[in-house]
Amino acid sequence: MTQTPRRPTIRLPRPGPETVTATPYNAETALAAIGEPLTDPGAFFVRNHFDAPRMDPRDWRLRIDGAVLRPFTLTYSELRALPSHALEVVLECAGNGRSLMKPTPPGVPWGLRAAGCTRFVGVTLRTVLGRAGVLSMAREVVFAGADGFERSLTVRQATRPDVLLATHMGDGPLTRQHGAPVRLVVPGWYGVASVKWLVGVTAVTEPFRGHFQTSYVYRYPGVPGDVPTRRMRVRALITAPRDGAVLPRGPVTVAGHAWSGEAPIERVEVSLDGGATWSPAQLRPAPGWTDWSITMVATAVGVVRAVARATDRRGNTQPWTAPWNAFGYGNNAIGAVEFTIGRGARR
Ligand SMILES: Nc1nc2c(c(=O)[nH]1)N[C@H]1C(S)=C(S)[C@@H](COP(=O)(O)O)O[C@H]1N2
Ligand SMILES: [Mo]
Repeated sequence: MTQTPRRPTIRLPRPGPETVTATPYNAETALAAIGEPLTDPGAFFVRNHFDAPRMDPRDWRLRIDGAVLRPFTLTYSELRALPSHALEVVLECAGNGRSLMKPTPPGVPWGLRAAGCTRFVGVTLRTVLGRAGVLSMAREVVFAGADGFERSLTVRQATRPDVLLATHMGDGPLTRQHGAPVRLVVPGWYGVASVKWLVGVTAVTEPFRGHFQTSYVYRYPGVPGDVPTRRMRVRALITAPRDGAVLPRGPVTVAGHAWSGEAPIERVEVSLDGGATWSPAQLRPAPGWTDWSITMVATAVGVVRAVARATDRRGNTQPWTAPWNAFGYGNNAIGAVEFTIGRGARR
């Protein structure tokens, strides 16, 4: 596994994340933080299905059991003593963009900021599973959060070299809302796979049928095969200009982030004329999301609609309209911002 170069997280004076629902607490990444290359953990979106547990690292225990040779329990200091790795990772909720689907499906009414990019530090899950000795009859590994939330991965997915038991996020220890003291981090997958407040890791011999991954929740219902939401769909997020901004005539910089759970970002294109002509943005590839920007000239005075479309190296690209589904998952439709070029506007 590659260690990623250290980039600083910009701490912002103001924002906590912006509350979408109070109980359980769900919040989008703060507008003031979304344009930064790495998202301040204090402003990072939060997705909770239940109340966030409070767990003291001194009392925390991780149980590794089930179809393993040597079941055992790990304390926080024992986990911290194992070799650790740092990875920049994008987390995005599968429901990101739900409120933009028409008709709007039920669920947390996310706009487009149920996403963030941060540096996680932790021990690879595979190190810990290796100690336990997963038996060949095991098919999946089930992860239990202290809040009752449970998800599984196949043994193959769980032993990927980049799946972490993370203890740190940004420049400090994980915070309560992000799963302290220890959470799972599954890079490239929608956030639902990254179980917070992790307390149990159980190897099982049958496919796991837990609530958060069977029948309909976190699946694309009606899609042949009733596929679960797994890898993040390709998306470009526009962070500048702000929606509703008033700008002077002349050059306008359109910028944002792009990511895909399927492959690295190949290109981001921006159009100011509804998709008739596209211009390629400059990319700054990074292990987490790719920052992009392009300076364009808006000639006419009035409302301008900028749209941005990302394409990954597998050729996945964003549609004008993402396939509607009953719970509003995976809405990676081409994003837009509207700003006004005004005669009186000052630079
Ligand atoms: N234990 C537990 N883990 C969880 C959840 C939860 O409700 N409980 N929500 C999941 C979902 S749907 C998402 S999108 C991510 C969000 O991670 P964050 O709150 O750190 O941004 O956590 C995942 N892990
Ligand atoms: Mo989510």
